[in-house]
Amino acid sequence: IYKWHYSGLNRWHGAGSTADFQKIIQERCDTYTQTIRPGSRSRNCQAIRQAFMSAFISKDPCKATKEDYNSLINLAPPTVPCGQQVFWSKTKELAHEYAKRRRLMTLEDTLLGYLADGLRWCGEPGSSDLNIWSCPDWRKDCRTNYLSVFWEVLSERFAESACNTVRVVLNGSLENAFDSMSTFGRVEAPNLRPQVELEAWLVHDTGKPPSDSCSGSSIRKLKSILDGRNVKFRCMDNLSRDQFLQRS
Ligand code: C8R
Repeated sequence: IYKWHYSGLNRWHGAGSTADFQKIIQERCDTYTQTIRPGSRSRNCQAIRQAFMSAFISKDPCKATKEDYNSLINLAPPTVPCGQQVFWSKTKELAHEYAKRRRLMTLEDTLLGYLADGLRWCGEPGSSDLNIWSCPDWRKDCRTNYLSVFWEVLSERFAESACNTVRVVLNGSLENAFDSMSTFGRVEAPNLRPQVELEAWLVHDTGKPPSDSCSGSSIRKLKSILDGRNVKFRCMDNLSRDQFLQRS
């Protein structure tokens, strides 16, 4: 039992791959290209599904590299029209609602972000299947797992492509609305190009006082990261969720 546990498909500490991963990817891709953004240049969903699978199938699930995802990302780069980007950290649902109302775009509004949202995947050396029993956990097993590296490289490309004014929705109900260890803090903010302007919105739960503000230490940290890159910064705080959605 010991040996099976540590050498078998169940050895990782994270949940396994999403059942029917390939089927979901194919269906979401068809929906996105035909219904959600039919105007976007025609994309070959079968090729995209295959490139996604080849990125990780039969590979050591703890040895993911950014390069593994190159062919996939080249088929569908996560770029959006100038000035329409919305970043977020610990505000996923709110940021999506905001983007929808203003016709702005989060990473999940790009094809690859849409395909992967909420899914899990990992493979196993010597097998052409996904491991549906377990996948590496970021903390307990390895950081270089395929799920983490995917969001990292996709977020990096998304941030690099930003231009004009872009926004980030931060959670003002947390003591540190800006977390330098989050994907936004580690990957996106440090990859914005010079001359881009970032507008930060600190939004707290309606009916509670905010826990962080634009003058707090976490936002000063964000400002210093951006100063180093010549990225312009504006910050708006003390907005409840309702106020933010109505008047921002
Ligand atoms: N981004 C990162 N992670 C994403 C994601 C996304 O668009 N979409 C999903 N589903 N995930 P968090 P953060 C998953 O701590 O770390 C981009 C990943 O499994 O609230 O600052 C996006 O452009 C990931 O581990 O936020 C956004 O601007 C968690 O959700 C930031 O990065 C991230 O949860 C958000 O990343």
